[in-house]
Amino acid sequence: MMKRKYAVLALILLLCCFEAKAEDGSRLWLRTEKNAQQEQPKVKMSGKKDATLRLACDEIHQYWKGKSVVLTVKKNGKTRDGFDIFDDSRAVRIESASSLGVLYGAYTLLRMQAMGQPIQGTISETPCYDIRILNHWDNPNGTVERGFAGRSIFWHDALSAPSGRTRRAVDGVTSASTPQDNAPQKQDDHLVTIWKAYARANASIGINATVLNNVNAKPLMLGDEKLQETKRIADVLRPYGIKVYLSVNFASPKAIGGLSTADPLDPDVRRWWKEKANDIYRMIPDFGGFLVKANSEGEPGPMDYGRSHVDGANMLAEALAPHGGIVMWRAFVYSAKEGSDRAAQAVEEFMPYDGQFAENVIIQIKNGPVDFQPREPISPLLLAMKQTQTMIEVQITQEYLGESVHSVFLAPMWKECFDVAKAPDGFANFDKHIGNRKTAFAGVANIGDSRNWCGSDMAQANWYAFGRLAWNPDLSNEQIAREFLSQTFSTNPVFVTEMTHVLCQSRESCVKYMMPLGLHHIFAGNHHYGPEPWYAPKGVRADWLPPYYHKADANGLGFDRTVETGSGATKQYPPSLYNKYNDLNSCPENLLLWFHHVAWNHRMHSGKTLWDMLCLTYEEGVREAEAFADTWRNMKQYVDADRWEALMKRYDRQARDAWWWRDACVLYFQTFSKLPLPDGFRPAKFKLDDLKRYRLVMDNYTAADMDKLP
Ligand code: BDP
Repeated sequence: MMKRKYAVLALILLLCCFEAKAEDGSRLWLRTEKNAQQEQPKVKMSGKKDATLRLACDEIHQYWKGKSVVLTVKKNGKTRDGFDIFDDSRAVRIESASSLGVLYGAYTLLRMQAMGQPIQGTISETPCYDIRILNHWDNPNGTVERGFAGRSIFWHDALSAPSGRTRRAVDGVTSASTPQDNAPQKQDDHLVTIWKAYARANASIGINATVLNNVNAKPLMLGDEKLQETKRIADVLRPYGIKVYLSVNFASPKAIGGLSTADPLDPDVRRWWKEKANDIYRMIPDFGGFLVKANSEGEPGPMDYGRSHVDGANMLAEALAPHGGIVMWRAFVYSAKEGSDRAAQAVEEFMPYDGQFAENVIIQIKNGPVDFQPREPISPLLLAMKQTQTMIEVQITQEYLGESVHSVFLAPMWKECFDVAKAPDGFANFDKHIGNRKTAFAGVANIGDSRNWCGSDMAQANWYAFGRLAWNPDLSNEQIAREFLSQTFSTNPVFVTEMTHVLCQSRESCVKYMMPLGLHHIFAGNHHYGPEPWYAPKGVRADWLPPYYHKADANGLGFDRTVETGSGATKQYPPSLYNKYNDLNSCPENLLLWFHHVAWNHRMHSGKTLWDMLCLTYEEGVREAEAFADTWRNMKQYVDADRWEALMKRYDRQARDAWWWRDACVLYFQTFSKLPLPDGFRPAKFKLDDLKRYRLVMDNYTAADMDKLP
């Protein structure tokens, strides 16, 4: 008897090992095994059986391991793609006014199953934002700007080849699955499989829109060839409720339309955009609209013709309006030459136009006033615009938070922004409808063609968190982390508890070892991975260099943005925040050096001087990064070998590079403060001169490099 028991146990173990080996991260958080044919549950559909409802039915058939399910689309169901789920003892019922709502309900049911949660009472949900949209910074040649997970899943050099093996992939006009010969079919099938898996992952967390190309947009994106490809992608994504958008280059009428100008008030230019919009909607009737980066970082825009953001945005809006399309006009605009405080420029540039944008324009604003730094205060523009629909753009890809090497869970950062937006006298309308306008939330994707989509298995958590927060920004960090970890790795309570703690702490630790106390933009010159607070070559504009931001000198550290002695950017905030930020004593210490130039011997709330506190915060960040690595080392028993090992390498590297950050910043700032290192600060591992000379990592350090590390 005993023997048999052991044999069974051994077999289970063996199967587990086999299963563990097979894990490569490609299934993301959707790892439930398929039902065998004979075990599929009964599913009844009622309502119009469109492709989306059939998909919901399919998902339940294949993955639900419980009693019968009834999927109902009904007039008086939840609107805005919300749903109700309840168990009436005969069946589990999912109801909504739309088939997409039912699909979201189906994924919710499957998530509950994966997490071992029972259905209690009625689960009733409606998404917060109307448009929950990924921004891919993918270029038509297949590269991904600030991408750390391989190449684009949408665009490939090969696809643009005028002839040959992959040509059909471009020509797939009517149907993505009507191949003409074998080799191209393979290519086609492969792409369609990837796009389907991508769409499914997105739908499972409520994402319903995607911008397929980089905001630094190439004009050729609006050429016939790329539009045909866009159509193919849209056709695959449609049943999953995902609308496609494109980033457009403002100079397109000139670059590909044969016109002599792109002036938004020129009648030919206006006609060109209208015709272009008509063409697009003929091919893709539910096309979402345009995302525009204009007059920013060298991109063309209306100002090239002496016109304004309103002229530019409203012209595109007019072209899209008859089709229900939307313009997402980015506010990431700062002076083309060195100008006023960069953190103040978006407000200066956009506030004069508040209320003048067309109904179908949304102003897309980064969460902070500068550029996706590990910690920024909220962008004052988000609180200032009163008559314009705004939306927040966050960065899921970790351009400034350790790329896909450091495991940094970003939900706490995004929630911090939502929370501050609730300032009683601030007027944040990114989550309120102005008239009939739509609300939206955008995230710059961290997705590429690497096997696990995101370069690092843990970086998947940020894709997941983006979708969940766009659906419900009130979810807690812990809840999202727990959901992600238990579906993606293991439901073991020890694992989930320990790693939830790691995830939820990780962003704060990253801030501590990179840029504590409000420091920002002290990254290396030609990549944004490592530190280079000293980087200041001649001839480069000052506001692209770290010393512009940290302003270290013999007296102290930090950017004075106060009204009295500094740039006055604090004045852009509503009074409650202005009063808090402008005063050295009430300014939150985690933003102190963002708003103030602070003396080295300034007493912090802890009683320590700024200098000691700075050093010790860096130290704390490193210790926390080391603790994360130790925790992950202990998680080996809960996670399959491959993913455990890949992440172990990353956690070790993160801890090592946290030391690099600590040493580089503290030793460099010490050349100004001339103060001794405080007790509790472990001796430096690196010498400042070596750090300056070798820069420790290869430039453009990527996930691919990571995998080559010993
Ligand atoms: C910066 C990136 C740059 C982007 C730019 C943007 O470094 O690659 O093009 O933002 O958002 O963070 O337009």
